[in-house]
Amino acid sequence: TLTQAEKAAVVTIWAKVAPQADAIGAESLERLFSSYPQTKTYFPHFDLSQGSAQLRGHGSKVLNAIGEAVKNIDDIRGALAKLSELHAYILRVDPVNFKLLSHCILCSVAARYPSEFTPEVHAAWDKFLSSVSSVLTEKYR
Ligand code: ZNH
Repeated sequence: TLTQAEKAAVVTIWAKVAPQADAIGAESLERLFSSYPQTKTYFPHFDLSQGSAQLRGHGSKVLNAIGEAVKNIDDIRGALAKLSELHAYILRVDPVNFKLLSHCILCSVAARYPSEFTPEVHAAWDKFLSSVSSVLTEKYR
């Protein structure tokens, strides 16, 4: 679990990210699909070319879900319960992919806010994204 200081760091950086959530979401997916092309197999029905409407739409959904987790940082499990069922029972995304996406989100945030992205913020955000991923994969098996 996150310490009070880590929670505060996540909330602070999210305030910066929120107005640009759509763009950061799309960039995170572009990074995911170009660095880890195997992840594209989950989206055979999408146009994944750079800047496509589907890529932007999905990036926005993913980052908005992260925003919900930030708003409910003391109850991430409750906030993402429905999404957890979706990923476990319907989408069946291999849990390894959550680490890859988390990494890409981290890179996108770091690239945009280099001076805010101190080692402390990096560590807090990394831990937070791990918690989100744990919640989204805990209903598997
Ligand atoms: Zn996911 C979907 C979030 C990860 C794949 N997602 C989704 C959605 C959301 C999300 C919000 C929408 C839902 C509805 O519509 O209702 N994800 C998310 C998050 C995360 C994720 C937050 C982390 C962090 N995913 C993921 C991964 C993958 C995925 C890793 C793979 C690779 N998702 C997916 C899919 C889908 C989703 C496939 C469906 C899409 C469509 O639309 O079809």
